[in-house]
Amino acid sequence: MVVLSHPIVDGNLTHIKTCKAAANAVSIPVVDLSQSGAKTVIFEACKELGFFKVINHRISMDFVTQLESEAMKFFKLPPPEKAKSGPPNPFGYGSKVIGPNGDVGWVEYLLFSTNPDLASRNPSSAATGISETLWEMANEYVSAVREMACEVLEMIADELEIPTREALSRLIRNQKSDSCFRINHYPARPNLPALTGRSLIGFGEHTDPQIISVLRSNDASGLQISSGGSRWVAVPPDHGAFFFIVGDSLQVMTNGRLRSVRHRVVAESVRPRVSMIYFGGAPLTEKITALEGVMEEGEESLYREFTWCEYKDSAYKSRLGDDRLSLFQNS
Ligand code: GA4
Repeated sequence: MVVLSHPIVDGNLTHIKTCKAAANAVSIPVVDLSQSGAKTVIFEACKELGFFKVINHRISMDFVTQLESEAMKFFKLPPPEKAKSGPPNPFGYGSKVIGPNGDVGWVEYLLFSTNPDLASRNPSSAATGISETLWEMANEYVSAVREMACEVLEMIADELEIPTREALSRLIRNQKSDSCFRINHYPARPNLPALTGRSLIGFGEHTDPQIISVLRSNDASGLQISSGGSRWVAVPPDHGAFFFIVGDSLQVMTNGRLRSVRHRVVAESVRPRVSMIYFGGAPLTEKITALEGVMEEGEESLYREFTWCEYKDSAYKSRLGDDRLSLFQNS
């Protein structure tokens, strides 16, 4: 995909890219989880865009706001304190550097594994600025969001008309599910002449490798999704809603029926943006392949068979914006 971006050179912004400020406006599908027609809207949105917004989800917004302020307490600590929880190899605190292969953005973050087998690679709260309260609240939040994601995945299974309703949800409910949780803080955009008419890249364009991601942010703008080609659509923020993002694994498991969506975050706001994303992934040994009952008779698999572990290893060797699935496509 062509990105209209070039690096700007200015002290601590060196190497962070910018892009054209304007983005098209397209309406984002809205799913009311309390309505019986939710399934149909979800399925259509996953086919068309790989993205939708969920309202009436029953998750307490007071709790979410509290978690957000607890996270902000961490981000307000002096840099050397925050650095004690880093570097994110692959989990922990990171500032500007994203992943191991040279990607950077106008962002700082905390990244945790929710897989108990990998928990030892999370920063330990004793030695770091991450409070016990933040840990506990993050765990509670992940459990609630995971349950909502399972509900949505079961609706997707219904619409796919596959024999097992839990074929997708069991993967992220599984004790060994390789899921992770990220809290991103995009500081307010600096006021620099070099940025006039342009946006600073907060988190560069990419697709999520997992099955499904659930994002919630404060009311600061910045999230954009690709609507094909180099067209970007700005997603208006909504602090009371959750945004669902179809990941590469779900695209493969539905043999391309549902599509993973490229998205990015630009720092365009004078207000800091805080987002929390739960990435629901399969257990490491799970085969990522078309689900039983998905394929029509005679339909060929678009992808060769691979495990989540293989895909994840390959993802961590890639650059953020790479088309990671192309390496697994059948010719
Ligand atoms: C994108 C989705 C998730 O944020 C993430 C990211 C991960 C990271 O930040 O370490 C990756 C990126 C993400 C895909 C390619 C690799 C790995 C950065 C990167 C360059 C946590 C994930 O699982 O994959």
